[in-house]
Amino acid sequence: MRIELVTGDITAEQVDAIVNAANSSLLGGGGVDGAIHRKGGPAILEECRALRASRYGRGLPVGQAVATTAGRLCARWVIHTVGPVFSADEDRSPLLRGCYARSLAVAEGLGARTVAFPLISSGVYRWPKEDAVVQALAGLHDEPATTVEQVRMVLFDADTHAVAERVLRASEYTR
Ligand code: AR6
Repeated sequence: MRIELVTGDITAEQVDAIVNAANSSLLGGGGVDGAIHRKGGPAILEECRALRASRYGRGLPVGQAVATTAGRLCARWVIHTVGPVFSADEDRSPLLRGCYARSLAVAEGLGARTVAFPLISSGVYRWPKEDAVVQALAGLHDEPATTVEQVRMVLFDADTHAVAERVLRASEYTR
């Protein structure tokens, strides 16, 4: 599995699956979530509502992942995952790593070969960007996916891309 870092808007990605940094309600929000629903159209929200009416009556738990259609996006699926809100008092990093591992497992179950991830929890949920990248890489390597050939980490701006590049180079993981 190759990990590539790219800069830009995740909704422009042409991949099998796009991961959404959602919240437990699955009913939309700001940031990546808002952009995905805006560009993907109402079919995504419709499936999210159906999930809330069935398997996830209480919402999608933090650290878990579930797939829906990608609507009008250039992808087959959106995989919704819920990152933890950053806390200075409590180590929630296993939950953040779980988002990557579980999303990859869902992608694997779908037979996806290319998957685009945002830097989960690093926006509204305030996770420090550098550590968010550390947790992303660790989480991705926790899941030995076989069908997924390429993971594209989509960083929203050049500064975040530079941070991610530095972390990736310093890490034990090769590209
Ligand atoms: N493409 C790629 N990255 C983006 C995009 C985009 N279109 N837009 C923002 N980012 P966030 P979170 C970056 O806030 O922290 C929502 O309201 C952003 O700069 O989207 O997990 C949900 O409904 C940041 O680095 O997700 C939840 O309530 C990263 O993506 C809550 O926010 C994640 O930022 C989730 O917060």
